[in-house]
Amino acid sequence: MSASRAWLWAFAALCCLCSLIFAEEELKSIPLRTHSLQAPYLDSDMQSRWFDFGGDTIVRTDRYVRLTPELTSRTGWLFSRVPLTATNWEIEVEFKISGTGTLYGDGMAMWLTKQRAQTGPVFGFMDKFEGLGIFIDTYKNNRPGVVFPYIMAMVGDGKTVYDKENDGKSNELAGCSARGVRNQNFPTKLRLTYFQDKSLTLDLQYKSEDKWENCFKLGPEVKIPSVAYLGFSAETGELVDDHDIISVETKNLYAPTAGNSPSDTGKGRNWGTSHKAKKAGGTGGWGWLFIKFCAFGFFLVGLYAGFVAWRNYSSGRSRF
Ligand SMILES: [Ca+2]
Repeated sequence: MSASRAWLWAFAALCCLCSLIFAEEELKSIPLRTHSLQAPYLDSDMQSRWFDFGGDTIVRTDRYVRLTPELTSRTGWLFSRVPLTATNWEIEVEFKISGTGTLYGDGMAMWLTKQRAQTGPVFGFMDKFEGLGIFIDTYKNNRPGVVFPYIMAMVGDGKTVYDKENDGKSNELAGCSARGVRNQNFPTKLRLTYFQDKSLTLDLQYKSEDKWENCFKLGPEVKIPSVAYLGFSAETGELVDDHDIISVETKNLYAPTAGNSPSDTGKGRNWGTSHKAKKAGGTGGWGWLFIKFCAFGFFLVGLYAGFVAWRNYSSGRSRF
């Protein structure tokens, strides 16, 4: 073997190792059955194993979970039975807001809160909640200059009151206008992605089919309670609309090498132990990257030592 060929082999090995290292950084996802819902929504006992319904919510097993019908003064909710405890997750929701009126309201909300399954004045759910609310507000009470329907995020601390008169203006963390989200003739969707202590992103699909558009991306300042129930609610007053949930698909996101194997997360009941185990593991993020780079360094040194040994051996042999 010539020296140039040896270097070629070394280079090939290097490429393999690099691709391995960077492939490991990719995120994997696991569906979370406990926080997903699709037709027919109910089992043979006319119950849902993982979700509760209440208020005026009705289920049509072949089509939707209807949080409110197109009738005045209705409120309905749908809430997970167990909390979502995954550290990083993605929730994709197909929903439908529709009606016959030229004036319509009031809208619907998605929740990740410590509280669950209550009726109240904030899009059908309780006020002074703790956790995240995403509001799809279809009726403008008082927000001059803002195009409605308007979608916004609020994090409640258990004390703050939702500013209903002004469509949550004083509570807003981020938001976007979503004209056309109502009465659309293809499935409308939202996708909420959360990386604990990193980001919260809301993407929407309502302008054209299969095209996602970003509504907002917030940084690490957004803290969602580590034990939060996933819920949906809606409300009508004098103005009305059908507010339907068609499907919910929740995924646990994890980096395979970061120590959060699927068994670590996702199961509501053992969240305490899994949380501790992950902290104790300490293999996530920069630390793990550092270890990998060290290993890579050792690999290079080994490769060089091997090459030197091989060169000495072959030059020694060529003397005889
Ligand atoms: Ca409103």
